[in-house]
Formats: sequence, structure tokens, C-alpha cells
Amino acid sequence: MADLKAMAQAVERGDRNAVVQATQQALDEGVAPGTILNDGLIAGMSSIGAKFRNNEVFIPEVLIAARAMAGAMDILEPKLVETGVQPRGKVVIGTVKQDLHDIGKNLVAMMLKGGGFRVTDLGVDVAPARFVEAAKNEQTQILALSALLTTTMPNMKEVIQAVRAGGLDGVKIIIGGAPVTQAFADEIGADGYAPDAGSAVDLAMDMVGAA
Ligand code: B1M
Repeated sequence: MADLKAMAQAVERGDRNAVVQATQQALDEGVAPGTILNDGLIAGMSSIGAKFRNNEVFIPEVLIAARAMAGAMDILEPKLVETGVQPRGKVVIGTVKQDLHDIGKNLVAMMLKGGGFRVTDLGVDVAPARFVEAAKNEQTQILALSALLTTTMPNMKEVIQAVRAGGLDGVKIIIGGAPVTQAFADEIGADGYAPDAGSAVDLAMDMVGAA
């Protein structure tokens, strides 16, 4: 019989084969796709996210867990769509203009997916106008900006100004990246700041009222 606790543990271990197999078995046994997502896959990612925040595990473990979950999502996603399960929220993410660093941003994107968000990743060196366009097209609730250079941090403010000028007042803007701080977020009028990928998920949940 499908064991969602074991599935969550397999996600944490990053055992892709076990996670994919358990997901298929649960589907075959008629477990609801939303239950598999929440009680199996997201439970596993949440647990590893908490351990990452507490420095009990490190980036490689999180990446391997995210890869295991992604394998299961390949088979689960069409079923979620069929059964009309809604994502927790939509996030558009990218690294700001003139900044090519994407390792942390990718980690945040993976953790957000692991947290049940639908994520559109615009990549690196993203101009403010592209963020605005994507936020409109995707009808996103959250825009997540990453910057790794002190010289590109000011470009986050440009995005915020462009988004507000574009009339997207309902879109929450959250920011992060090694040189970014809560004080900087306050200064430029961001809606939130997260120091790491796990906290970014908690913050995003907060923003959509799912915490
Ligand atoms: Co660059 N680089 N780099 N670099 N690089 C740094 C950032 C630097 C600190 C190195 C140093 O001098 N000690 C320095 C910045 C100095 C500064 O501005 N104060 C620097 C520099 C100067 C440069 C160049 C200018 C070097 C040059 O060409 N002279 C150049 C700039 C290129 C450009 O962007 N235009 C450059 C280039 C590169 C590479 C291309 C070689 C490569 C990037 C490869 C890639 O990303 N695909 C690179 C790398 C790898 C680094 C270091 C070594 C590692 C960054 C990293 O990936 N960390 C970095 C030094 C360091 O940090 N030790 C450095 C791991 C990653 C998981 O952490 O990105 O912080 P991080 O993400 C964390 C959190 O910050 C947070 O969550 C993540 C996970 O917990 N987070 C968010 C990140 N984004 C978030 C968004 C959110 C929330 C949380 O949204 C809400």
C-alpha cells in the first residue's frame, strides 16, 4: 500500500528512483494527486528545507532532493492538472540586469517548486521590462529577484519602480542574494527579504496567505 511518509523520506534522501516508483504506485492505487503532492513530495522538501536552514544539510543534498522530486513531478503534474489541483501560488523569478549569477536563484526556484508553487524562471540578466511583462502574462502573485553583486543590487529598485509604474500593485516583490539585507529591502520598498532558499519558501507562503 502507498506509504506517503516513506515517499517523503525518499525525497529527503534524494532517492529519485524510489520517489518516482512510490509516486507511480500511489497513483495506481488511486491516491489523490493532491495528497501525493502535499503529504509525500512537499512534506519531504519542507523537511529538507528546514534542515538546510538549520545547517544540518547543505546545497548538494537540497539539489539532489529537488531532482528526486522533479522526477516524480513529471508523472504527477499531468494528473494534478486533470484533477484541477491549484498551485499554492505563482512566482516569477530571475536574477536582475547585468548579473549572471544563478546558482542561488536556481536553488530558490527549486525549493519554491518543492513548496507547491508554479515557478516561471526568467534566467539571468533580466531587464525590468521583462519582469513586468512576465508578471502581467503569468498573472503572478510574487516576483522573486536575486542579485549577487553590490553593483547590481540597485537594479532591484528599478524592477520595483517598473512594476509599480506598470500598475501591478497586487504583485508582491521579494528579494534575496548574498549581499542583500532586510535593511536594503526596506530601503527600496520590497515586500520581503529572504536570506536563503528555505526562508524564501516560508516568505512566499506568507505572501499568498498559505503559511
Ligand atoms: Co561571482 N562574485 N562574479 N561568479 N561569485 C561573487 C558573488 C563574489 C562575492 C566573489 C568575491 O569577490 N568574493 C563577487 C561579488 C562582490 C560584490 O559584489 N560584493 C563576485 C564577482 C566580483 C564576480 C565578477 C564581477 C567577477 C569578474 O568577472 N571580475 C563576475 C560578474 C559576472 C556578472 O554577473 N556580470 C562574476 C562571475 C561569476 C561566475 C560566472 C564565474 C560564477 C557564477 C556562475 C553561476 O552562477 N552560474 C561566480 C560565482 C560562482 C561566485 C561565487 C564564488 C559563488 C556564488 C554562489 O553561487 N554561491 C561568489 C562568492 C561566494 O559567494 N563565495 C561570487 C552559492 C549560492 C547557493 O549562494 O547565490 O548566495 P547564493 O544564494 C543563496 C542566498 O543568497 C539566497 O538563497 C541561496 C541559497 O540559500 N538567495 C535568495 C539567492 N537569491 C535569492 C533570491 C531570493 C531569496 C533568496 O528571492 C526572494
